[in-house]
Amino acid sequence: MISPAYFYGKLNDLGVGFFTGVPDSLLKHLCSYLKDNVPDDRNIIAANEGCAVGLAAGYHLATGKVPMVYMQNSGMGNATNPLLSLADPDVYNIPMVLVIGWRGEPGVHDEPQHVKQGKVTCTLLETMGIPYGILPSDEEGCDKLFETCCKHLKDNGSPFAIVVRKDTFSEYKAERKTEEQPFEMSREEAIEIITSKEKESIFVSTTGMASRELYEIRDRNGESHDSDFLTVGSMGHSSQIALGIALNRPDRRIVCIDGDGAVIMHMGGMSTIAAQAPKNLIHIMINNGVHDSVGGQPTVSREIDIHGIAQSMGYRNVFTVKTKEELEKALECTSGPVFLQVMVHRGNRKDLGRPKSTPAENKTALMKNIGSI
Ligand SMILES: Cc1ncc(C[n+]2csc(CCOP(=O)(O)OP(=O)(O)O)c2C)c(N)n1
Repeated sequence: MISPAYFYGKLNDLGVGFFTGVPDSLLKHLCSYLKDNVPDDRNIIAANEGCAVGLAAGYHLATGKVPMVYMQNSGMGNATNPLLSLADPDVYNIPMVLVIGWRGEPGVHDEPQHVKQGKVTCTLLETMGIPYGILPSDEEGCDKLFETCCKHLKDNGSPFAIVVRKDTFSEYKAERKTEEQPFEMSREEAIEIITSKEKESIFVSTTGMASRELYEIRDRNGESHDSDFLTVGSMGHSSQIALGIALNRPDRRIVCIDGDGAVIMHMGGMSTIAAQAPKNLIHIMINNGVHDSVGGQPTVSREIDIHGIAQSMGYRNVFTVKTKEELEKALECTSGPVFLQVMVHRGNRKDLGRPKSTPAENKTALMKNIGSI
């Protein structure tokens, strides 16, 4: 295995002095190492992977130095446009080291949302003309890859990608913990209250643990899964899926359970909800202040005023709640679009399972239930 400290040392040798990206569970230990060892203004968690490429490009323009951009391979889609139309040698030719966590590597068991992306990760890089190497798990192999990367950056000055397999980085125990905030509810408790109050509603839940928790809550309560759409991939898009359903099924109330990282990733979607103004949509953002599902790296949700943003975008009713009682009360509002921010503490049950049905089964069950097939 490669220790995050060793890898960081190699990046230092390359002259990399700025880090930005969106966290990934495969890169969790590297992300924790960066958080402990790089000042906050040199390691910036970006809204999405495309934003990270932009930020990295700005760093290079301002300093002439090479930045590093980290992401899960599911973020390659977000990054593709600025990689091809900004950093590419056919455009501005901007050097950067991309560090990409390889979920769904062929032959390694992973969740369904990672399978296709895993299969095409290397071919996507080849198609985009981005040279890459798979990070070996021994230091000698790592040194060789960095030699190749260094030569490429010197000779070409364009992006180079390092693809990271599962279990390549050894454990790093974070010293700087994300600040806890003593909110009464956990995400799972909040979702449980929402399901108990919204018996007749259609649910669309966001990527990560929120969907897994919703699935388990249904099992625990003997309820079926056929009014839930679990957005297992497509981080940041659940509110738009919910909007699409809400606009076309005005007879049903649609509940979107979103995360703060996901809302921030594609915040522009809120403007479409506000402009379309479906009365039957309630957009709930469970705010734990972190990317809990991939290791608890902070989002900026506690530093910005998302309540104010939703209001000024034009959501008809906006609430921020901190207690179970306040949450139950806010759910009584039927005049949408509603934006409901639920403040919770971070963390999840350690024995949290995963959906037992496939995404295709989930989709068919929902569509049958609402009568669209
Ligand atoms: C485009 C994309 N980038 C990154 C990821 C990896 N990822 C999965 S869940 C998650 C964190 C989601 O954070 P948030 O929405 O705040 O929900 P929480 O996990 O805190 O409940 C991330 C970064 C992804 N699935 N897709």
